[in-house]
Amino acid sequence: MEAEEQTPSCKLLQEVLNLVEKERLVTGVDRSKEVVEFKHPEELQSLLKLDISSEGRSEEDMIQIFKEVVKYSVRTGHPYFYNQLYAGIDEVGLAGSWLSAALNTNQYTFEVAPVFSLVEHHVISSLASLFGWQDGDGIFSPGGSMNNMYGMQLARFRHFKDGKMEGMFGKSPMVAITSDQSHYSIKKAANWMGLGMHNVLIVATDKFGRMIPKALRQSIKAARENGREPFFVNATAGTTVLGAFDPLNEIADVCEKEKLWLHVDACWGGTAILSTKHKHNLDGIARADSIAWNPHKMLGVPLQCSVFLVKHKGLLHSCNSASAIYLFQQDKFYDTSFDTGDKSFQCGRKVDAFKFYIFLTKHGWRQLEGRVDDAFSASSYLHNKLKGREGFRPVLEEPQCTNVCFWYIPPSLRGQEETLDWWEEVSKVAPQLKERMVTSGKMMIGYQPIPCKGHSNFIRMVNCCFPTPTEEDMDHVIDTIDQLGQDL
Ligand code: ABU
Repeated sequence: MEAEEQTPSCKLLQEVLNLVEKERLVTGVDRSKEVVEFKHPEELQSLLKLDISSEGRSEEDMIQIFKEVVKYSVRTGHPYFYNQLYAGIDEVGLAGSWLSAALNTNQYTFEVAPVFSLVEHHVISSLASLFGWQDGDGIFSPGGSMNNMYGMQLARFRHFKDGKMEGMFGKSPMVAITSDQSHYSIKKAANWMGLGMHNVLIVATDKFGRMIPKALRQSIKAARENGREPFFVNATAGTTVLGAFDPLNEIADVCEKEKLWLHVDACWGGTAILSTKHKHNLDGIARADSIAWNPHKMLGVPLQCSVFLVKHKGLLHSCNSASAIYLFQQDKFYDTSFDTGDKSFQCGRKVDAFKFYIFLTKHGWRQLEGRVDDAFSASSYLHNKLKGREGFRPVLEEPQCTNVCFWYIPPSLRGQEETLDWWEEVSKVAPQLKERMVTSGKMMIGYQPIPCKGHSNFIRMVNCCFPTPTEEDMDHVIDTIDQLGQDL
């Protein structure tokens, strides 16, 4: 009788799973644990012993390394991690991510990614209709910056088709337009595309951080009078700091009249589309030519999960294709329209749509809507609590997205005349609070100034869908800041 073949074990993978479960990295992070055990770079370097030996290491050593990685990493799934525009994930998204990672393939052709090609196609069609389009196309890419550049690239291609083959020589300067609160990737895209950062025109925003349509019209007019050619307008749905939603319908009116491409950077605020209560913030998004959305941000799909959508079918391919005949042979034995790789700027491309598909399939739209509403409610609760608490001053009258921005005024600075020197002192508070939060491991929250609005350093708190932020968590944020800042 033949001996039954034994399934080889995946010991290290099992150990990783054990660690994820034991340390509750994904679900149910213990609030009493530290968010981070912070070490300065040199100290951490000596603790980690990052040498690579010629003999390799034993499984036991590897398990020890895994434990150290967890020990000194930031627990982004901790309920008190509010530092970035992403936070925790759940088991479902991670399962999808691990399965596609284990199948280790590339998203470029149907022949090596048959299931994942169909899944990406299906998810993109579903998202196009979610944002109100009859039809559309799109691609998953390694992040919102890349997707904002996809928008700019397609806009340029539509405006000036010859540029693809002939370049930009002898052409009058083409300008992209965006707001003073938009993401810095718009400038980076202008650099990468050879436009030059000076050819990004910056439009003023109102006190909430929303682009002013009148200023947009003036900017277009002035550019044309100066011999420059506007071709692309970036509107933001959920700015990184203030969480502002630009008035998309009014901006779309301008773009239609002026025949300009409208791209909406909805990387952060696009998640509001899932909520009946909050999607009004995105009114007009269906009029965009292209949209960037990061489900890895507020929604909690594992990093990276970032989608670019374009209303005009076929444009991604005609703009980006270079027709590599060793990879995208047109005489293949199957329908090569399912080979999506030539639409992309990348060659090798990670499978990112699958984990999102698994996440959507398991949770369903309705459950996700509840999670989005919970994140918005927590922010609203926090904002209202701050307003009534001594020493806390909100930057905005009302939050628009889940960003809650505020100054903490320590007791030593309260009740004084608010001169420029006083604000200078206030601007030192947030960085000191941040240091105390991180070195104590109690909490992580971001801070920044907005120089163009005259705002000195303030705290930017953001809520995401995983783990669900509670009212107790929001009270904890206020109390912790107040404790840490008493003697500043
Ligand atoms: N792409 C913006 C992410 C950085 C932030 O957390 O603000």
